[in-house]
Amino acid sequence: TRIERVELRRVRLPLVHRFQTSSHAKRELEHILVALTDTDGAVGWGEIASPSGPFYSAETVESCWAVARDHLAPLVLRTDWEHPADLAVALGRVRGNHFARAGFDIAAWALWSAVEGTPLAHALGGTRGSVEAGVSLGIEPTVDDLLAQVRLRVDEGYRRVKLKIAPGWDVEPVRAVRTAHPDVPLHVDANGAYQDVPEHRAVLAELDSLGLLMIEQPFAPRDLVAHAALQERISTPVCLDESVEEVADLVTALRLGAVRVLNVKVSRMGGLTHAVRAHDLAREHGVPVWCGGMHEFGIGRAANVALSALAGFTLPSDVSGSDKYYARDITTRPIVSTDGLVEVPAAPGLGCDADLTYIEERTTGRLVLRA
Ligand code: OSB
Ligand code: MG
Repeated sequence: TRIERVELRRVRLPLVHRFQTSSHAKRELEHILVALTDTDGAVGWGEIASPSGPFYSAETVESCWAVARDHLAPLVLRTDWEHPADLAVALGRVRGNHFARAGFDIAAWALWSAVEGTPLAHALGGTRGSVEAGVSLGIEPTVDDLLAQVRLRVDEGYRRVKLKIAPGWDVEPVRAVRTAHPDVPLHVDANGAYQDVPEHRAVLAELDSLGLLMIEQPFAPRDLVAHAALQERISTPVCLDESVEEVADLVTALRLGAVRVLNVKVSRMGGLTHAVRAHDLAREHGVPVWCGGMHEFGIGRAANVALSALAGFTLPSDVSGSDKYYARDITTRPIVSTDGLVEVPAAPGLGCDADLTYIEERTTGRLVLRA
């Protein structure tokens, strides 16, 4: 395959509900869509779902835009490839910048699977016809606001509820949700907001008694040793997110005993190619995985659904319906969750089309590069 045209678009969508994590709050998101056109005129879409600020990882929308424009697009325009994994090798010449790389890798998989006439999920090795959806709930102003959100999502049928926590918003809200919903599969995500100090160890020990599915990323990304030490003290599985950007990070975490569950994020791993490899390695080690989200628009969300069709994704993924985040999505077929299940498309490629009219309406910046 030879790509002769790369289009980058910054697209802004308002969130239907404000989302707050341990590090920041957001009401609106700007992602970058990547459209690759091959020499036969076939088009594949990808999404760069980086947050605007460098609080989840070091990347920002600005850094992604610059790296995509100055490095990734030129690389793609001069590389011949037969399979998306070959293009991923070429993209790997750029260090880090995983969100930016993921946008191009997703677009290559979308294009390739569409041309092959295969649903993306099958192309990746997925076998499920539908995937289990969970929701991720941000930090709310009050415990009552949080309980209302949980009630709404449980009633909608979501199979698992994840709560964002931070020092000062942990044991009390989590215990309140656990008391109101004794049987709901529940987990917490700290986005690295805790430290391996006595005060925080006490909080984590209390959370350990609340029957959680897992505690996600309690400590800073590089502190794998602290995660391993925590896992020795508690019985709730420790899940890693930010710590695993490379398959090699997973190798280290497995060796240390720092990861009993893995959140596989397409963006964080630098694309579907590496996400599949992380899944494969985790599966070999008996570590269950689920697909995390970055509030993706419809393109990135479709990639997440396709990935979640792989056999190792045995826990519900953050593949909520588009409607949880956006009043209108940028694809012609939004992702829908019914009774906590999202159908895996059987159509070739991503299984949905970009809604060009709405994308145009929401575009804040556009750039076309040609071979
Ligand atoms: O840690 O999973 C996270 C959103 C922004 C930054 C980090 C995270 C999240 C989410 C989003 O939890 C979940 C989703 O997309 O449904
Ligand atoms: Mg997380």
